[in-house]
Amino acid sequence: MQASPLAAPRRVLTILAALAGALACMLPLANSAAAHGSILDPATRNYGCYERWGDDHMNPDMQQQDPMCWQAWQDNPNAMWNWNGLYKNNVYGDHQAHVPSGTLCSGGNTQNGRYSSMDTPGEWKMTNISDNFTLQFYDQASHGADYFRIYVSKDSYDPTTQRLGWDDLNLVKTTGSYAPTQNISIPVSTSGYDGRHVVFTIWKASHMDQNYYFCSDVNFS
Ligand SMILES: [Cu+2]
Repeated sequence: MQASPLAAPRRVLTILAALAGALACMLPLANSAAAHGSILDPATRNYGCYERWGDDHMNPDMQQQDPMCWQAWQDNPNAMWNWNGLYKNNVYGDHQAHVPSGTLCSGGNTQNGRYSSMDTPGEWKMTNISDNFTLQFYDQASHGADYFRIYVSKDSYDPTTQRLGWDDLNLVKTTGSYAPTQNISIPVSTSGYDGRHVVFTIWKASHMDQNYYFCSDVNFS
């Protein structure tokens, strides 16, 4: 049997299409590997979703087992693949002006709203912590820090029904600067908190006016 003259080019096209598909799948991972940072423990909302479902994100069980992650994957899977890209540039130190109340967990709907699902109130999975806990921060790009500001939400705030606002927060720690490195551990002391709260963290990176906003759901126990 004689191959038609078109068979070879067609086979090449098929292979190219398959390669393009494979590259498209790898792209989100490549992006996150090249990028910035987040708090791994207590896990931020999107890092927690990535950690629990990143290698299983098509599993329909997610809707029942982890509904807040499910709504986030529906809204924009890139919020999880880019778990370390939740930042806003050029806020000139005025976080409250650039990240309005109700949008704290999405960095003021930064990146054209890529992370807006992080602001949705609900039963986000919590990390159990005690009064004294250690924030484990990871920065792949080693930007360093001018400071971290760490807040805990007030008792009057209910994360399952309300979007987080600046008035809902108690400032519990402000750090000094950190030299560029990938892993930073920050000890935090609190007292009087019980049950579900949000730990909200601002990381002011040192390499430019780049500001990261992290919501971590915690259970003081
Ligand atoms: Cu960066």
